[in-house]
Amino acid sequence: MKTQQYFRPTKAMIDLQAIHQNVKNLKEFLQPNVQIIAVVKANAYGHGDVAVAQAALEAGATILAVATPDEALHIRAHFEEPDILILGASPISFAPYAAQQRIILTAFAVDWIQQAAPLLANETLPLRLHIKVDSGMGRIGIRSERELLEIYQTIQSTDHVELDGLFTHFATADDEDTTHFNQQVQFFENCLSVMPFKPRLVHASNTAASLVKDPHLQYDAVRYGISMYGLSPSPYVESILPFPLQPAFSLESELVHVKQIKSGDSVGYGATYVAPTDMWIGTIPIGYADGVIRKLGGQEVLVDGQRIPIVGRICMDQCMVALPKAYAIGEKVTLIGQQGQNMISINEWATKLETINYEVPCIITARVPRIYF
Ligand code: PMH
Repeated sequence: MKTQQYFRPTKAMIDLQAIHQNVKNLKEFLQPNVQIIAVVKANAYGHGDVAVAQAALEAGATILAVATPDEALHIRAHFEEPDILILGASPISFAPYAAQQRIILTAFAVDWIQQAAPLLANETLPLRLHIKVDSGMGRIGIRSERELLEIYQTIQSTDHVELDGLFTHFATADDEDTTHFNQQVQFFENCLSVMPFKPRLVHASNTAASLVKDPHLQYDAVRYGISMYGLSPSPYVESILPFPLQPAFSLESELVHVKQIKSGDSVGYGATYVAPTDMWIGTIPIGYADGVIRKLGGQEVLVDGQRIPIVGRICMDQCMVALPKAYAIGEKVTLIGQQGQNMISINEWATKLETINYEVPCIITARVPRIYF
């Protein structure tokens, strides 16, 4: 990978050793013949798709999954060998490119296959398809055994397409309640039982299903996303994890300006923060255009091992913090990660943002370089 020089001190530090270790632990958790599909969509949940894919493959993953054709092509440009599966819907126009680049597509509509077929007539390689079963997620997929058999027969009777897999996705695997999960498993099992033959790769479980809901539900492969990044799918899953996960993402910057302001002076747009006493203010070059959205106002950061709050409104490219004393320009600021005894986790941000941890690294925008170590 090309190392690029960055001049701004704001960066996301990605611990590839943590990702490697998480995938190794996941691999050991599975039966030896079960493959790991490393879910590296959305730029590997904001961690950087190429570097994460490399670490995951080295640690034992064999298949890479993404959401879109462009993500798949980006991965293929860096990795010639491994299977790449697009989990979402792909446009019909992408079918010949997928065949040429050996990218596996998700199939859930007979029309799609019929319309893609003429575009594949000149291809030497077949287009490989995994049929998606909507067993209760309500997103994409066939919803009855009749639809399954129709799409199966369409694939079998169409030149240049090949059935390679069958899969589903669970909607509630991270909940304590098992009712909906069990219904989904039952429906998927019924689908499998009516298939005239079992395709090469049957897969269903994500992190939560695999690690806590039903560790035996492995089929031929398991699709791991959030656990690979060292995060838990939900607090419930976190409380009963079979082994610890190591978070890989931290977010750092440094003080670019430090000043003393007087009691009554204000800070930031709208002059919403008014100093209650004379105090030290530091400016950090990170803002909402980096994904540190304005809702994070008041969130603490770490400076010199201590928690200190962001004050005033977060600007597009900068924000201000209340310092306990004067610090030198260049003093490190940790927005997510560890400093000394203190830690600010992705989960803490997720709580502040009233969302899930998955969303946090994803919203750190491309302007923030991902630095690997
Ligand atoms: N398989 C599919 C089809 C997915 O959509 C996802 C994650 C995974 C596997 C991996 O799940 P995990 O990260 O819990 O292990 N998809 C999403 C999503 O669409 N929104 O949040 C997570």
